[in-house]
Amino acid sequence: MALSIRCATQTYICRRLTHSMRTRQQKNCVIANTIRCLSVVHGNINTLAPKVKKFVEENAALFQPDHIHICDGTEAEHTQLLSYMHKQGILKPLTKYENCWLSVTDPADVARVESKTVISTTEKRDSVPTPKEGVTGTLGRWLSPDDMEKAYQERLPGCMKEPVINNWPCNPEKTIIAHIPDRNEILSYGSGYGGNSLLGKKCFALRLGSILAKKEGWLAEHMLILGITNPKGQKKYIAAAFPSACGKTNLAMMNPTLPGYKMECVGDDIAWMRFDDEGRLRAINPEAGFFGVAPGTSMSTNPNAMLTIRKNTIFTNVAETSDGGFFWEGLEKETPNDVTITSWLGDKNWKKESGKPAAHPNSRFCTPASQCPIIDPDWESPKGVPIEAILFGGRRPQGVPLVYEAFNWQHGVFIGATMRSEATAAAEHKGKVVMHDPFAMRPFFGYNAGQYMAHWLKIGRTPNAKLPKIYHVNWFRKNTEGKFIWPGFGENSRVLDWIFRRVDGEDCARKTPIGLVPQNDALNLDGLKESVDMDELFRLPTDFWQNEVNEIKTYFDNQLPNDLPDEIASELNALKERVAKM
Ligand code: GTP
Ligand code: SPV
Ligand code: MN
Repeated sequence: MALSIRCATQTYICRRLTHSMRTRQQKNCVIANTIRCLSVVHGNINTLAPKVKKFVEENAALFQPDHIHICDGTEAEHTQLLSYMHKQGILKPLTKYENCWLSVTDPADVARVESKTVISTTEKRDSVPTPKEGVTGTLGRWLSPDDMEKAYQERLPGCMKEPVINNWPCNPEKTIIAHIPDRNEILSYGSGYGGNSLLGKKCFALRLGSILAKKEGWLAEHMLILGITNPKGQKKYIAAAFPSACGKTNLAMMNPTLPGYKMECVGDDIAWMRFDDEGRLRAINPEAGFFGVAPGTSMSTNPNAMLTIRKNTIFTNVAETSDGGFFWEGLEKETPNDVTITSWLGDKNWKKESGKPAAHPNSRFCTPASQCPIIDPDWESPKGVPIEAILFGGRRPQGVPLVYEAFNWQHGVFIGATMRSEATAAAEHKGKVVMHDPFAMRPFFGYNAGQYMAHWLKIGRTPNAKLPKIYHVNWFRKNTEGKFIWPGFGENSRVLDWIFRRVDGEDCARKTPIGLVPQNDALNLDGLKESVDMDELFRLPTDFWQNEVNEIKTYFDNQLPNDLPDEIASELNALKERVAKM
């Protein structure tokens, strides 16, 4: 196995894929050997900054890689690494497209593992809120520095000596995704799956990023960034936080059904935001590509994603067609009839009747953002784009209307703090249980979630700030037959149109106990093909909202008895009073 080092803003990241440890004796002998003969197969170790060079030398001695590759980021290197992985059997080409590859992971390594993701700080409370006595905390996991050291010792010595097993490097039993903020360090061991191993993504841009953001007065968020141009040619940008597999990529690339609208994508997963000198909240997307959910993606739901992934894309755990193409649930109508399908688990003549999915529900594509046909001209602007609305949302099968607007920033922060959503295949949770997911950040908080809420409240007090309006959206409400009431996808442009007009100051909202909703007929439904039960879509059942208030209260009492900001507690009381009068 090779040790590769790359540099991401201020942080030196080392992926440590590993299998077993050596005995101490063996280890010492191996360290001595490695120091004598470091085999650098690419790049020159002496050109590295002294600190980096030391890091490489020390860790090479510890991990025992066969050789060292110092990344230069060139196309030639990219091609070389692909062909290396092809030879190893980790990747195979999807010959129907240009430079597209399929990787099939070990079936035990298919999603993020929240249960094995930890933050290590001296003070536990810096990392996680203190739950009520007898209650297990669900807002992150903390590891003491001593236990962190033990975790290192148990995993790292000699870890790169072992061969790749099953064509896939992983060790699910010993997996750990650890963050040590004091050292700006990430240790990712035992998983090759996306969010566990693409360290610049959730580990750095969200977990360590949120810590930097708190220190420096900005926001690092699990949000898409979208440019919206209305039929008059006016343009606004929005950011939206939905939990994993709840629609960010789809909204970020949407094909609007409302005539005259144009959407442009800045990012689909992460936003870094801060106020500029004029008080506008500016957002950048810190990523170069999209790591998107494959199932459900098709020319009818997300044509822009389909056009993006036709070349230079790596697919993980999708199914393969006999003509060298990809397949997943949702592509039935777009796949030739005369091909056979090999499922992600290797069933060579997969049939729908098997009752098993062809592609893993969390199968994904990893593709360059620059290939997206609607990529925004400013998507790489270092200044960022000005955000005028922030959306929170999730999968709420019941009770939660299509859209509502917060009364003000503090109420908006409360809406973010009380987000809930059905679990999805993006992490290891089983079933469709509705989970709390504050700000869509539950798996990604780099520090105490209560302090995180306080940080959002503080951001709202920034002098001269033009605060974005805040919304909650729900594309996933179901009727009594269990069917989605709202068609979603491109039709969500109707909701964005209402938000756009609200941001422009149009008087088209009415007050309800939970927030402001569109006045009758204010949502533009012209040309909507399906008939939608709008009354059901916006109904606010009293018993549902009373229960929601109680549920939130219990959650806060259990999870944040000492860490919840007073403002959030008083917003909950205010909601309770309004709901009592429903
Ligand atoms: P992560 O990459 O995990 O952060 O997910 P994401 O938030 O980007 O979710 P994504 O857009 O990939 O959507 C996940 C799933 O939700 C896909 O199967 C989509 O087809 C489905 N989906 C997205 N938008 C809608 C919608 O408006 N309505 C319905 N019914 N499904 C949607
Ligand atoms: C998510 O789960 O929110 C993702 C995919 O964006 S991963 O990078 O695996 O975290
Ligand atoms: Mn995500």
